[in-house]
Amino acid sequence: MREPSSVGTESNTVASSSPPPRALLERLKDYGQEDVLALWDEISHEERDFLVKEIESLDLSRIDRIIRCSLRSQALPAAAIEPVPESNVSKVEERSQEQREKWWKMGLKAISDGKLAVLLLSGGQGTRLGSSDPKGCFNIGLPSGKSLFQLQAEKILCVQRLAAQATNESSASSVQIHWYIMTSPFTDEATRKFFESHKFFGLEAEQVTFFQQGTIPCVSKDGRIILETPYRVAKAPDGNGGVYSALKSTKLLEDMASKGIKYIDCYGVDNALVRVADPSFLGYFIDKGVAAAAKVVRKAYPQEKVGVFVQRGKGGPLTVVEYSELDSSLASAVNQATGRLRFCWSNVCLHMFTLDFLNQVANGLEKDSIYHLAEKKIPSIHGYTMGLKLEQFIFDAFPYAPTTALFEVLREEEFAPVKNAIGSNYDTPDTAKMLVFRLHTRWVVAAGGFLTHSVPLYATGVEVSPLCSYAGENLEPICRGRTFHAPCEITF
Ligand code: UD2
Repeated sequence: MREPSSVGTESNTVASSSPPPRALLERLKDYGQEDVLALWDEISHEERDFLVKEIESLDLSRIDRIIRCSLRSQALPAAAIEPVPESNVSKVEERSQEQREKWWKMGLKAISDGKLAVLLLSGGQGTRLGSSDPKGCFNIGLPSGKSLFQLQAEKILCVQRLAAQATNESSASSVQIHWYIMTSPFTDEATRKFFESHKFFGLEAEQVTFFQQGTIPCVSKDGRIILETPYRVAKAPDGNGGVYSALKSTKLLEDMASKGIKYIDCYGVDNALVRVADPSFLGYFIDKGVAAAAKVVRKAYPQEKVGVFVQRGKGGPLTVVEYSELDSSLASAVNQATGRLRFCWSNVCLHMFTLDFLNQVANGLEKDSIYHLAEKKIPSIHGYTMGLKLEQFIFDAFPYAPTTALFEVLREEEFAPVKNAIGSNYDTPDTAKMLVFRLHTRWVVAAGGFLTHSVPLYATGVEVSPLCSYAGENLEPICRGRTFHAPCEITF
């Protein structure tokens, strides 16, 4: 819908005192949302037309159901939750070298057979990062200056090459991993332009598909829709769990089926060490034969801002309790036998699903309209209003999976969150950059290289291009006997 022209033009003169359309007012009253027309007499004809179209575009009965169910569910005591049985978790220390190699090869084979797609969750508004650009555009300050999107694109290119080599394909171009990127109205245009201006970072444009998730109105604590301006409803993306209805409405699940895709590697954009299209994770997933899996890391401390995997009651399904909803006493509870946190397996937004499971969820979840409520400052006609954003979480689907499995990975190898603006105490571009330097320094030394600096603290260091090495492999020919001076990027 086109925004009304800017204030001050003749079309913005205050309209006559004609009342709002009766039918519209009645519908709003049915849901207690008549306040949306509170400023009707103060807005122009053009703004009134915009507001009427805006209200007509809302599925008021669905929104009302979501608001009522979500507000009510917040009041319920957290269902009895139990720690994940250790048998559900594949732990790093239990993995033999033979098993690692087996899963790595199985994953590369499935990738070269075109069975894997990558699904990037990139619709979030990077408010905590203090950037108005989509998070994936963010440059965390590595010597290469690469954005998160570029680092992730180059990991896909690297895996394509490894898969082609492992299966003696004629050329690397014979293996193509399709990359589905979920944006939101807040990130879509800037994301598409960023990829086009960077020529898709060396990927083929046709192997990247952008699609938008839905939005949902922001509401006051008593469930009333908030106006952002006198003629526009305040809205926010419907959470990364909006991916299921977005895949359904854009018919991309059919698109995946038509491409022969069976497995979908789904991850959050704001992780500088994310192993996109990880052959090891894929091989494990196929070997276990489950419908849904997640990578997990051991929780660092009780208040860490990560969800934790739990079992819903003894023998119940696995799901995640988000950090914003986990009772602090449960977060701090210690398992006396192991001395570790009772709820220690952290969600790091690294998931794997079968296409069949995505179809099952996309055609079923809507019935359960439980959304999570996040109390936020909402831009409104009163400046800012403390209101509620309604979000679905991607991991809300796990309880629907007939079988799930958790795959432990080391946080220092695969988890470098980029959440908060520089200067915050944790999960900033600087902390992520330091984690990248520490890991890549270990890779270079293990490959026989030398460094003329100690491991940095936010300063600078040596970066290994994803085009060169995916997980530290194949670096000997480049590094052995060579000395590297920070800051530098090691590439072909
Ligand atoms: C997410 C996880 C949390 C933990 C943490 C680790 C969820 C719901 N929570 O917390 O358990 O793993 O990351 O860093 O996954 N996004 C969208 N659309 C939206 C909202 C978010 O695509 O409407 C994307 C966002 O771009 C990012 C990912 O989802 O890639 C997670 O972002 P978040 O801000 O929703 O979740 P966060 O960081 O609080």
